[in-house]
Amino acid sequence: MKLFDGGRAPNPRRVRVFLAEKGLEVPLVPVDMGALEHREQPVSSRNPLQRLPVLELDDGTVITESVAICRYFEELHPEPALFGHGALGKALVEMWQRRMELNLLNCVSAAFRHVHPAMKEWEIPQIPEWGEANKPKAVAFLRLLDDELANREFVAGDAYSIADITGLIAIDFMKPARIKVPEDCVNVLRWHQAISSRPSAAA
Ligand SMILES: N[C@@H](CCC(=O)N[C@@H](CS)C(=O)NCC(=O)O)C(=O)O
Repeated sequence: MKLFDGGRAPNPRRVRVFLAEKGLEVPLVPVDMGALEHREQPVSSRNPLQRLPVLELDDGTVITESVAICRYFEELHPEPALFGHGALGKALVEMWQRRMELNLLNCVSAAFRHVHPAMKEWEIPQIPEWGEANKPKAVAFLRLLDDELANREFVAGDAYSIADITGLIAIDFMKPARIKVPEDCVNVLRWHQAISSRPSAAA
């Protein structure tokens, strides 16, 4: 098994943090995304979308999409459960994971990719107005999240889950995307500080 990894890019990091939380080590194949190596044969032959991360199993089967890769490891190593326990717990994690991805990570990603000059070759067409339009969407979602986190420790309940991992990755990606967490979002700031201090956050 090998994991084609993209270094500082958010989605590859999402899987590395997940693996660290599980205490799993998977051999990494570093891909230099700055040099556009993800468009070269080793990645594009495995993932025609030319996106990372990509997991290749020993029999050659390829799994792409960060959450699908994480799901695979969750099924193989159920504890600690990062996709929730029981019907309700799993549904709530799924709900929040999707909310964090669709309403936060995707907005932050659009803000970075459509505005940053270095992304011109990546995001075609690059539409800076669309990037700018996504910044207030991300902030509006953070305000909603702040209200939710007033009543619980983690995004999907009392236990850390993949929804927190997606949130960590999204908030850390806000710095290069030039979006700030509003100072009055004290619950978001408290939660982000707590999950950042977990050893897995260094992955
Ligand atoms: N939905 C995919 C997104 C993967 C993705 O967009 N990865 C980025 C790095 S964070 C990438 O490979 N970008 C290359 C490009 O846009 O050319 C996932 O969850 O894994």
